[in-house]
Order: sequence, then structure tokens, then C-alpha cells
Amino acid sequence: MWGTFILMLIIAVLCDSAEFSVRTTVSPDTERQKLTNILNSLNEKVELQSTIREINNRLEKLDKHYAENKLSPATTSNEVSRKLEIIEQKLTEVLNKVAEVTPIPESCLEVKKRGNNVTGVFLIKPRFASAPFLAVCDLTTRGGGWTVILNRFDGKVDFYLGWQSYKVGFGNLAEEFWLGLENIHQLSGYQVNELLVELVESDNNETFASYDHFSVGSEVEGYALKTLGGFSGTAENSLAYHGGFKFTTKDKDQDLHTGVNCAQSYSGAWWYGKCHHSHLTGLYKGATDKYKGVRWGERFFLKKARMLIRPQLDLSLTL
Ligand SMILES: [Ca+2]
Repeated sequence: MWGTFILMLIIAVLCDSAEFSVRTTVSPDTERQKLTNILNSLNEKVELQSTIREINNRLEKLDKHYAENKLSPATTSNEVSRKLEIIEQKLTEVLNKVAEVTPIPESCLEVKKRGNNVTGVFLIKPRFASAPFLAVCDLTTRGGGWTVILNRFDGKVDFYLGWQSYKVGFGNLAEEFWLGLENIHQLSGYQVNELLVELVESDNNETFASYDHFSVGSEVEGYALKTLGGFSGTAENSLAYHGGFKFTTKDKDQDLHTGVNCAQSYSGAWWYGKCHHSHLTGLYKGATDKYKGVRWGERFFLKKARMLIRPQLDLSLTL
């Protein structure tokens, strides 16, 4: 089943690559039309990227199952992972080719400035990113131009995942997702960004927390919450405690709690210290311990949570 599925994915990607391989034999107008078609088909890429993420998540669970039961599968997940890497590489090549001939916006703010006013999925490429990626751009909230980095609203996506998943991102951009620490670093590491956190409690009370400055360091820096400041909002300032801390997942302990992995203790992944005042990656369903649920300060078992970042509107300053 994996074989057929992966083959279909490879064919889908190669078909796109083939479109580029005939570029030199067509007229500029046809070429432009072809490019437009490719850009229009980016929605399919969203699906493909989400599928790859989904398969990776399942592989992670499968590996855990094998390890726990001391099983040796006939087809190893490593084999499948390698094939997925090839598909992802092909997808990146296609996106890079699009980037070569069409200027890709560096952020959702640029998407907005180019006259887009409808929130949706856009291809963006931060200045120093090695490849473009797809992101949900909120183009209406508080002036628009936001990149959504976390979205939770129904618990369909499992957020209790490992380092690799948090690094590259997971979930489905059309539903719940985490954009990925590397992408968040690329967006916020070289330019002053602000952060908006939107929360909805179980009684539908809506609150927000906003920070003028927000940046996440590189992988070498442990994807630390490097800069955080300028709080305002109707919710608590519950990220302040986490400023400066590295990111911890259940399989990578970088927190301040000796002998304890906070991600394991609270079934999430966050910039834990000893351990948290907020963690929006907590369990959506099935948490009896309120500190294991989706939490922001004294608001527990949150119904909805979004994190959005945007280069500062009134500052063109780059770090
Ligand atoms: Ca620890």
C-alpha cells in the first residue's frame, strides 16, 4: 500500500517537474501561462505537503509501537522516510523553480501589501530561507499581514509529537497545524516581528495577548524564544515567563527542570522552564490534569488558540 501511494505522489511531483523541463521549447506567453497554471495548482501542493507531514507523524507513532513491542518490521520506516525525503526534495525543487521566475513575497505582510485581502494559503520565502514554503496568511485581522504559526480549534491533530515534527511543522494548513520552528525562525530571526495570541475559552469568552517583539532563534540556539517584549492584551502575560528558554519536545529535553522532561510531564512541547505558565500545544481532548490541557495562564482547556506573527508595520528595521 505504501509503495503504490508513494509512487502516486512521486508521479504527481514529477509531472510538475516535467512542466518545467519543456520550458525552453515554448514561447514566453505560453511559458507565462504555464507558470500561472502552476501557481494556481499550489493548492495541490498544500495537500501534498500536508500528506507528507501526516505520513511522517504516523511513522513516528509506528516507530514508537515497534520499539515498545520490540518488533522488527519487514519494511522499515526508515525506508519509507527515505522515499518521503525524495518526494519532499522534488517538491522543494518545484517550489524553488517557481521562486526563480516569480518574485515570492518574503512574508504575509508583503502578500498583503501586494493587494491581497482574502485570508488563505500563500507561498512565501523569507529573505534567508533556503526554500519557499506555504503558509496561512491572515490578511484581515488587526490590519492583516499575519502568518499563522499555530492553529487549534477541534483537537483533530495530535500535538504530542517529537523534535523533528516540531522542527519542520505538522498538521494541515487548512485545519489545525504547527508551522514549524525552522520556518518560524526564518520569519522572525532576521526582522522585528510582533506576536498576536488569540484565545477562546470553553464559554466562548475571547481574549488576546499581544507582544511588540517576538523572535525565535536558530536550531543551534535550540529554537529559543529569543526576544519577547511589549505586552498588551485582555489575557494574561503568560509567555513572559518563557522568554529566553529553549524549545523542548518529548524526545529533546532542553528545559530547566533537572531530571524531568516538561514536554513528557505535560504532554506538549514548548519553551519550557520549570515547567510552564502557558502551553498552547497541550492536549485538546482527554486531559484530566488542567496543566496538561491547552493552557494560557489561568485559562485552562482552551477551545481555540491561534498564534500569529507579522513584521512590525512601523519598523523596517532588520536585526
Ligand atoms: Ca529537563
